Amino acid sequence: MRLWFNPASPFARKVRIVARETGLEGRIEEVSILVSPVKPHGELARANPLVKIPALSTPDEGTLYDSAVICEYLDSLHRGMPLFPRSGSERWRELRLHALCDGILDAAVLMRYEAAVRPEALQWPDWVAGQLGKVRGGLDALELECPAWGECFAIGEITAACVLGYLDFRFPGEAWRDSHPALAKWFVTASQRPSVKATVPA
Ligand SMILES: N[C@@H](CCC(=O)N[C@@H](CS)C(=O)NCC(=O)O)C(=O)O
Repeated sequence: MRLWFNPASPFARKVRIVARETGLEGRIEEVSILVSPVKPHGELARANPLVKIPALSTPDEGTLYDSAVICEYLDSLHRGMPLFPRSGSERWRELRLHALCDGILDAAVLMRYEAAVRPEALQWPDWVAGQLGKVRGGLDALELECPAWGECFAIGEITAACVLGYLDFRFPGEAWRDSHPALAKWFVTASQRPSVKATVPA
């Protein structure tokens, strides 16, 4: 299988952590590419009409996107503990947490594009403030619920690790640890996992 990714992408990191947590990384060729919403990447465009990473070419299901679909596909290929619980309230808890963390990432990536891609004259501070409100509201929710996560490291917690790693990487001034001590403590432990260590954004 071939994974188009970039080491800076938090959505691609989620897939790379899942590949490692499921023992599938040896079956995946990781191809690092640069993407931009205003300069479509030719090879990626042929694989994913949305021209976004991550995208995964598979032997049986064509090219899959987006990160949630790829992660669930990889989870179907191994026999260990499912990262997407199959049923019951555990499943809905993980899917909701996954959606919350993906929403934080969507807002954070949009903020990044606003600063790094959009011409300065077109930037709109109120819009950035709106996205930052989603990031901070999401972090406040994670702070309240993370004490209940325990040892669990399924799709929701994996995506939470990607959120915190991305904020450290792109928004170090946000200093999220100061106002989210429980989350900071959780992230110290999560960061020790080999899958998380091997995929630190660069
Ligand atoms: N919902 C998508 C989001 C993917 C995404 O936004 N990827 C960014 C990089 S972090 C990208 O490819 N941006 C290029 C673009 O927007 O054209 C997923 O979960 O895979």
